[in-house]
Amino acid sequence: REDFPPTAEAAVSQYACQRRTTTENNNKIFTDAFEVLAERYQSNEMERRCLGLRRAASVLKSLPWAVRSLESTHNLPCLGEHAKAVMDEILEHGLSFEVEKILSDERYQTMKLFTSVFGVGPKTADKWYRRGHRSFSDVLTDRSIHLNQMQQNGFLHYGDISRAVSKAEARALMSVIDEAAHAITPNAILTLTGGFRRGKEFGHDVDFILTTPEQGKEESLLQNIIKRLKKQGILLYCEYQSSTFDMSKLPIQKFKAMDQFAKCFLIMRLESSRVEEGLHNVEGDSKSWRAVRVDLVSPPMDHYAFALLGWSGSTMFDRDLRRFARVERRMILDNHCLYNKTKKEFLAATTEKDIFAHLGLEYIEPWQRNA
Ligand code: TTP
Ligand code: MN
Ligand code: MN
Ligand code: MN
Repeated sequence: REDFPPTAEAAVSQYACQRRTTTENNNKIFTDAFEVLAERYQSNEMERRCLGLRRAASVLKSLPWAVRSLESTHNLPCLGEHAKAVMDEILEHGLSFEVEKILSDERYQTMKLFTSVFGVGPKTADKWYRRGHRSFSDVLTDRSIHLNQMQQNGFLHYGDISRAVSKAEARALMSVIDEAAHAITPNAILTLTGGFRRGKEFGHDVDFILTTPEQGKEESLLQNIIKRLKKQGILLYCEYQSSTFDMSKLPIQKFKAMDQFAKCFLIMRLESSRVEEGLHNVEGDSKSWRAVRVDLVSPPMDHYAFALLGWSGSTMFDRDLRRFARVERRMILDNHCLYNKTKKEFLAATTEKDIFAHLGLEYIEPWQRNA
């Protein structure tokens, strides 16, 4: 029964925002392989191929069944020749030789290592690689390399922040930040977002949206929280970006990865005593605290729903929401707003459900957005 897709199954949409994708992935052997290929294409700036494989992975993640034969995939969208060839190899041999070759490739391994440092992107990693560096000590002993603050802290806290954050740790951080927020104003609204809102058990960081019904006070609230956490001695690093948000400049025609709301990228000190189940430590390690990466974004209340939808992800789910809006509805969606190009008007929303309704989409719960 499991070998075949259900016969009366509805067609799978090419848009991730029209699929329900939980954290349960029945096709991990294929999607892990696609991710390796996508990473390699990304670091070689082959964006179309990279996106093609990420789309293929996203479709397979949404299936409530495990693919056991290529024939069973003939009705699925987004599976290109390359994806099918890799699946064929895996079905026959249990692994893909192309993927194995990449995994043992020195450039791939080094890029992966370097980009795992907070503050180091593909460009910097590539620069270090081309200088002949292959390890952290190669980089750290090269006196001609100047590390910025973020990278210095990335190396300083590498052990802790490269280790996954558990749900219990995310909850503990939420209560720490919530206490700080409410000490400043009882009106503060703090929402857990990112992967944890999608029901993931572990994350690489913890993401929050912070706002207040007092219009125009959201940015100073964020600044005051940062001050307070600093005073408490639990802020190990803070990269603050002030708001460049300007309603009169909306809608932004060309999509940028970052939104314009006030935000900060933090490294926080989390005490073991604050975590119910204890810290997610490596075996045998019994430190009394760990460093955790935290993102905090602070939109004005009337843009909260858009920011929440954007920051809840997944990246592929968001990407396809925007693509669906543009291609199927002639609308522009981003983290700030939704704009109808035909009617030349903004569509207001106080909840995510409002946004799905404006787009004529069935509502998809956060835990079904793991596309
Ligand atoms: P991430 O924290 O990178 O990803 P994640 O929470 O889905 O997964 P992980 O467990 O690895 O942390 O980003 C969360 C979402 O925030 C993602 O959908 C992209 C979005 N985002 C913005 O919309 N604007 C921004 O400026 C940034 C930095 C992220
Ligand atoms: Mn996250
Ligand atoms: Mn991430
Ligand atoms: Mn994040």
